[in-house]
Amino acid sequence: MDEPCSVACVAYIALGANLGDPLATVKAAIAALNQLPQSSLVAASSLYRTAPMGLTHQPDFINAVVEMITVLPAPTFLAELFAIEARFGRQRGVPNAPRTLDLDLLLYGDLVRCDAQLTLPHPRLHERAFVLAPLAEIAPLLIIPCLGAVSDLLAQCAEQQIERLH
Ligand code: PH2
Ligand code: MG
Ligand code: MG
Repeated sequence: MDEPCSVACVAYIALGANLGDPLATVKAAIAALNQLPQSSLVAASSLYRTAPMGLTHQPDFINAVVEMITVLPAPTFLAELFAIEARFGRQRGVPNAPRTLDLDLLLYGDLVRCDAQLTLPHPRLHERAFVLAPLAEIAPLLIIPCLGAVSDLLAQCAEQQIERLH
């Protein structure tokens, strides 16, 4: 079993949903994240309506990013995210298929890791405005290990259309 952080780690989580009532789901999922053991919600971005990337013939997504602080080890924290996805009816099928709720661990402190269980930073984080815009909203000065400043990464995705909801 992995050791817990001796100090708390700051983790960023991306939320996405495009089945059922995605707006209500993302709001309820943020509330569920706020209830995780040995963890606290620090900040939540606005919600964004975004065109699907990857498989484009599917409904628009609602996306958001939250910042949390946790003493749970990364694999335990990830398991908690999967448990919330399951509670919201997530079924795993074809990659990039429509989903009731997707919770992606983007960053866990400065941890860089790549194995079958978990890749950190999230491997597609730098190419997705639907992740970078809400991330930059709550952490504008963030430097992402191996990838650089969130603001620079977002500028490179400027052609991707996303709509911030009020
Ligand atoms: N998630 C994907 C694939 N494509 N597109 C948008 N707009 N938002 C998502 O959350 C998303 C996606 C795989 O997780
Ligand atoms: Mg995802
Ligand atoms: Mg996922």
